[in-house]
Amino acid sequence: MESKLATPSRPESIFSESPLAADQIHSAVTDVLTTTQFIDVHTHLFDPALGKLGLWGIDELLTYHYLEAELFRSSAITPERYWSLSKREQADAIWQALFIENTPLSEATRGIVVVLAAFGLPTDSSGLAEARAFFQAQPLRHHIDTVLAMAGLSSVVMTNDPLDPEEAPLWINGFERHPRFHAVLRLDRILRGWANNWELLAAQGYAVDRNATGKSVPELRRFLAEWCVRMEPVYMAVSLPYTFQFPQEDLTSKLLTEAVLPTCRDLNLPLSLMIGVRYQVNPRIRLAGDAMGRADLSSLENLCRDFPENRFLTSVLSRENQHELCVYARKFNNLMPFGCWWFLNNPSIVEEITRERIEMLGTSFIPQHSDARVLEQVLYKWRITRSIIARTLTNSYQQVINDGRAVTRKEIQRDVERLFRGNFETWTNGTADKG
Ligand code: RAT
Ligand code: ZN
Repeated sequence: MESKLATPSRPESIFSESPLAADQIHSAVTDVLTTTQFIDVHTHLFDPALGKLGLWGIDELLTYHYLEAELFRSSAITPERYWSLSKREQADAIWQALFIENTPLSEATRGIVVVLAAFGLPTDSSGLAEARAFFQAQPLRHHIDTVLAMAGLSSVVMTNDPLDPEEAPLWINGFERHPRFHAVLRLDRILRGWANNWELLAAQGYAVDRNATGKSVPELRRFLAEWCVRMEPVYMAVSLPYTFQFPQEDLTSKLLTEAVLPTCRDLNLPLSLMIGVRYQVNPRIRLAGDAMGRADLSSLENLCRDFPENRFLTSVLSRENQHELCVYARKFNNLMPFGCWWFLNNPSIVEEITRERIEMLGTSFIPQHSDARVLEQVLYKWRITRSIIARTLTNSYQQVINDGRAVTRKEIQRDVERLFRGNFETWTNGTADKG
């Protein structure tokens, strides 16, 4: 719609260049999004020095749990039969069911097509031989650089579990860190499963007990502090169920209040809360068997209000919780909404959530993370995100022009940098991408 107002006024601030016309906005936004390097603030990727923890290549891409969930809807194979197959056979079964016998229309299947096409590999072949040969031929470190460059990422943030029996010894032995992989100290086993996991802390030499009594709290603080020295995390993180309540008479509240939050304050680290999972509604399909539920975000209100010296990066899984999350972010500047997580990472929902966040928070949030588990997933997840954000931002800038305010390319650049880098860098004290 044409503006009925006089020529938009231009603020005298940082920009001296000509304002963009409304019809130039889309290409300027697209160009800025394409040329700006993002930080991927939450993934399940691993520093190559962590060896086989890091997943990559066509068989891992096809056996992603998002696709496994879809396999059981389009194939008669039982989960038990599927789990008895080798990784390669599982990948073949998914390719057959979702890419040959059906058209890859869903978000997760489209992702495979985008990745194959990005490397010039066949997207409609009857088998995977060519794709397998291509990935097997890639030297990993070189491949990582290529993939991150193609995805427009300066760095990725990992998820690191200090109680994982495979991962922990690698950190304890030490390794040379890759400058583009930042660590995160993940607390799920501590905050959600203390009764099953306290012995793992004890085995690492900390004097803790099953009920977190006695020296347990100071010992947990010592554990967290020592692991922070070892990992240099950019934040600590936990995923929480939709039933999460805080404060409550339980171990999660106690350990959060007495150990995790004080350590975050001492070390000036944010805590990431990912709230809304209904764990294992269908254990037969394993990792694909988690669902979601609407959470009571008054717990978040209590945390943000009662711990003003803590910073909370927060993502909520239920679509119904998104508006409340924005309202809380308007009340508490120690709350940073981030990402459209898991079941929300679909174009229609990302567009809706991002628009809502811009309307309520301007550029004071982090629009997206990839949650990639397999390296090459960053290619499709960020490609799709960039195209949706381009539409959403274009729309917002065109409205601003229509309202009577000029917009310049430098300003778009500033906003995109804040959304996809600056907000995270500020919250992590500039420790991300310090190299
Ligand atoms: O999106 C996912 O892959 C989930 O399975 C979870 O890993 C979730 O992202 C999490 O970090 O807990
Ligand atoms: Zn995740």
